[in-house]
Amino acid sequence: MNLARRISENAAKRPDKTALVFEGVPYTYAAFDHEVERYAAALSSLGIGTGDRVALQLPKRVEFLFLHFATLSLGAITLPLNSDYRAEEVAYFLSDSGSSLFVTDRERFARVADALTGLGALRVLLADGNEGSAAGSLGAALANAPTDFRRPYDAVGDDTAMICYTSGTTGRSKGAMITHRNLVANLLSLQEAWQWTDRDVLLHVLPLFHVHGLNVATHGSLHAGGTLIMDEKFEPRRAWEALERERCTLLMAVPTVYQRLMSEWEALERKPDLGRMRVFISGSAPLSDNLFHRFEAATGFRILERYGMTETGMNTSNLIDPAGRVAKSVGYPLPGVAIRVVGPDGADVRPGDVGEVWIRGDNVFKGYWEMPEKTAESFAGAWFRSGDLGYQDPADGGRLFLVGRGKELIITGGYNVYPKEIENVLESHEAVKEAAVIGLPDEDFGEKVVAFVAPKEGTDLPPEAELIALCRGKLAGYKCPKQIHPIPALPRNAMGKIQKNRLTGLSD
Ligand code: MCA
Ligand code: AMP
Repeated sequence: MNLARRISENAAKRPDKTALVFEGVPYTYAAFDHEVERYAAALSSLGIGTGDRVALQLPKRVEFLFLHFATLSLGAITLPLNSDYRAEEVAYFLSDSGSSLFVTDRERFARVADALTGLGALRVLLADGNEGSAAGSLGAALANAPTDFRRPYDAVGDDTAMICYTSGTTGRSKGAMITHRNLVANLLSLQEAWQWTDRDVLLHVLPLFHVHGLNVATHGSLHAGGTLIMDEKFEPRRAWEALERERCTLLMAVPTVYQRLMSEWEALERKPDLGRMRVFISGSAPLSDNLFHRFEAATGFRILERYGMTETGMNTSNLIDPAGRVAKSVGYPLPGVAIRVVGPDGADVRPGDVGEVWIRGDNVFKGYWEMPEKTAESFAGAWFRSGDLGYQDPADGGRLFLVGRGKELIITGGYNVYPKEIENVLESHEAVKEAAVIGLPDEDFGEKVVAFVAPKEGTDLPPEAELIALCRGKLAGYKCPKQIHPIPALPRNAMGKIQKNRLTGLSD
């Protein structure tokens, strides 16, 4: 079934219940649903229909949610974009996806407008007014929309609901096509595993443009009939206050958020009353042993860690019974999800040995947008090859531990960075011969992006600030190196391959 229809039908069952409180402003389920219908009418009158791609690059605002569910209810496809992406990044996503509509705001449009000139068929709407701009206005589209519009929901099951871009090993991002079936199946699994009900109140601290904040936290709460408490920006002190004040029962976050909550906890004069709290959930990046134990010692709560991916939604989870939560483990497959741990020969490893984690289930996406070869490479039959390395403990019912990644990926504060993309930008500087980007341990972000650059012969490297400015112009902030180290030449082995492991010790 269409996810937006399920959520709308849910709203009809509890019209007066609070679905969402955004920056203190409450929306009942009926009000939320009414807004989605209004937005759907506006998008439909602009010609948006089944299969069209609607790209959203907005700050964390309710409009983002109304647009997203309106898009799904028209059978169209949402393309959520990181609000910090720069012009070239945005232009690539819009052109690769063949988006019909791009909804953004004035600040972001000013940043990307020049890069969009080749995209003739693209319409742009600005969510905060379009005075003096060539783009259209979302407000005007809403004002002109018919009032008797009914949502058609003509995408279901294996039709694509969302295209979520994930960074690629070659530097070219791939659009993961996530279907209505994927979204709904994963919600049913999570509802069962986490005993998620309409009595839950979730403090939402994540961005809306990623699977964790949108497909898990937001869809999950609205699907269960619970209440979402949302502010635009995560701020640790406000988060502790809100957990107490709003009598929250759930929090979903990345380890960096837990790290910052812990630092703030130590500074709080009065510790919050967490009497209503049911479970703190972490994912998107590894949660350290130390943080798991510190958090439990301070608050009495064992964080429940789970493992997911954009392509698959949520795969495995620790148990809702706190006794079934173990530090450094991502738990067991969720209901309806199967995993295998596989060796290079494609056969299961011996129980307890490390191999690549393969995933199968209705949660697994249907492929990369217009990249049949990449899709084929990523699957072995119905099994999706995650690129993550792990082992299952045979003495503990096959409990999964992740130990690393086969793919060259940095996870910084829950955001993924593929080194190649940053290396390409650094190497576009005329004085840079080659660049190598690695992830180094960081207390706040888990890993931080660090670059090494070698000059062209007979050339001097520019100052670090110039290279950082080059990155900032072309890449979202979280991808920009925190440090750039000059080096006469990159270390290579006898075959000429760059030895990134030898760079780790050269950063001090
Ligand atoms: C912000 N900055 C970062 C990061 N975030 N640098 C490295 N890594 C980051 N994650 C930089 C900005 O560019 C800026 O740099 C400075 O930090 C402050 O920016 P600000 O926006 O104020 O950042 P913040 O509010 O401190 O953000 C930190 C954060 C945020 C709250 C931890 O990164 C965040 O919300 N992360 C969660 C990402 C997430 O939802 N991932 C889920 C992916 P400057 O000052 O130099 O300009 S989905 C997924 O992975 C799968 C499905 C799964 O399993 O969940
Ligand atoms: P993304 O491309 O943003 O969907 O990121 C997915 C990747 O995040 C996975 O392939 C893992 O490498 C990583 N990941 C997600 N959850 C966890 C976790 N709990 N522990 C370790 N890594 C994780």
